[in-house]
Formats: sequence, structure tokens, C-alpha cells
Amino acid sequence: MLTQQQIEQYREDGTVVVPGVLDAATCKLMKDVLAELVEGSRTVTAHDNVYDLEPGHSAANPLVRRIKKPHTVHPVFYDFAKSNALTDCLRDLIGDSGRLYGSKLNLKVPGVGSPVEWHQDWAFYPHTNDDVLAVGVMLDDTTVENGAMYVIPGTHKGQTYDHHGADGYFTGAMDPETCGVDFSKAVACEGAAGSCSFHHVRTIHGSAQNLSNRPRGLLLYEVAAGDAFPIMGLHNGYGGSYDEYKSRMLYGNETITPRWSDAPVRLPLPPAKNGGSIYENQTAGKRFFGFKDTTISL
Ligand SMILES: O=C(O)CCC(=O)C(=O)O
Repeated sequence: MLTQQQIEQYREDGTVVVPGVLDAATCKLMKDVLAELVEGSRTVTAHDNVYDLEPGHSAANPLVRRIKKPHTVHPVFYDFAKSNALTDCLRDLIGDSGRLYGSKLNLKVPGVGSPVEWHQDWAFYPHTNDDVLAVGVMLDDTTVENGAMYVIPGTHKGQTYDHHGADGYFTGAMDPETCGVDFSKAVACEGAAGSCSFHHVRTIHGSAQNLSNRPRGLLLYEVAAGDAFPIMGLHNGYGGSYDEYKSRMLYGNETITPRWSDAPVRLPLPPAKNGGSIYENQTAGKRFFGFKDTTISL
């Protein structure tokens, strides 16, 4: 359960970091599973259903950028999504029922870990209402140095920004030069391993490359209120399967009566030319965080 102050901070800022949500034993198990997965990537040469690879990945030097849908890869990742430790927090933020829209485990390998450019998750998966959020479970002590995610407080109450390139195709990234957002207001979601960040689906966020010598694992769960339905339909997140959609209830009761809110929507269409993951989508957009020698102006 969250404190009243944490709930109010989420409502006001569209983000809150809560320490100690993931217990140390489960965190260790997740990291052990992750180490095995990274080991297993040595035989993988291209992005597939499980692995999103950093440029330069090889059998000798495995560089994994993301484990896709970890809740389908090992039960520990799904079990924690359904645990009281997490669902008690979710209940306080999005109400009496919650459904897992998606999951991903973003790694930022020391000295490599790719940046994620500024975006709103809402641009990827608008729903009938915006009681939708992402949980970031910190598997490592997370600071600015090893690539903590930045959020821009209050932006969940504002507009839905254009995430399209000059050619009109979705890029999954805002144009940092023209969007008019004051990025100096960004706040880093730092915390000890086991902390969770919660950010509203409309909150602008992104993260820099990890140029430190410490890894940064961030397990992300995207969770929608049980009565929020994906506007793009069940192909968006559930492989077109109603059974899959139903099976993803984390807590509370399902309904076939969506609730609507007046949150502004822009559809992620036409789809990104570079598909597969946000990292690939964003290669078509302009860079704010950039790679290695790019100046970060926060
Ligand atoms: O890994 C991060 O720091 C940010 C992740 C994110 O925003 C995303 O994957 O959509």
C-alpha cells in the first residue's frame, strides 16, 4: 500500500518512486534468471521474440538491450506482477482492477546501454481511459550515472505530443527541438534495488546511455485499469486474442464495458518504418539523449 503522500505525488506529478516494493530474495531470483538469459543470448544473432540486442552484440560479448515480454519467459516475472506487494500499490493508483498490457526488461549494459528518447507511452497504446501506468522495478541500485529514467512531472495532465517524423510515419519519439517541452524540469527516478517507479501513461519520460561501470536492469510492467480497452484493438498488446486479454487480469474483476475519458489521443499510425521495439522505432527520429559523445543538456 502507498502512503497518502505517495498517492498525491502520483496524482500531481504523474510519477512516484516507492522504495522496497520488491523483496531482496525475489530480486536475486530475477537477476539469476536474467544472467542465464543473457548467457543464452550468445547463440542468438538477430532480434527475436525474446531478445532485443544492442548493436555490437556477439557470442563472445553478449549485449542484450531488452528481454521482451519477460512475464512469458519465466514465472518469477509474472508472479511478481500479480503479487500483493505490487497490486496493493496499483489499486491505490489505477483503481479496483488492473490488467497487464505488456512487460519488458530493459537492460543498460555498463558503458553501452542504449538511450530511450523522450516519449509518452500513450502515443504507443492509447486506451479508452488513461488509468494506465508503467511500473519500473529497479533490479539494480539506480542513479543518473547508470541510466536512471527521467520523467517530466505534470506532463500527464497536458497534451499528447506528436511522435511522428517529417515523413508522417510513427517514430515513437517526440521531436526535442520543436515540441516546446522544458526538459530542464526533468527529474531522475533514482532508487535502491527493489524500488519501483510508477509513471502515468501520459507522463513524458526517457533515459540516457549508461556510461558507468554498473549495470541497470529495469523491469517494466504496463498496467491498465480493468475497464480501459486498447483503442487500437486486441492486436495491440494481446496478439488479437480475447482469451489472452482476459488472462492478463492481475487483480479485480474484468468487464466488457469500457470506461471513457477525454484524454487526447493520436494514433501510432502509419506504423513505424523501423519496427520491433522502441529502440528501432526511434532510430527514425531526432536524438536528445544520443550516444556516447552526444552532450546531454539536462
Ligand atoms: O529503460 C528506460 O529507461 C526507459 C524505458 C521506456 O521508457 C520504454 O521502454 O518505453
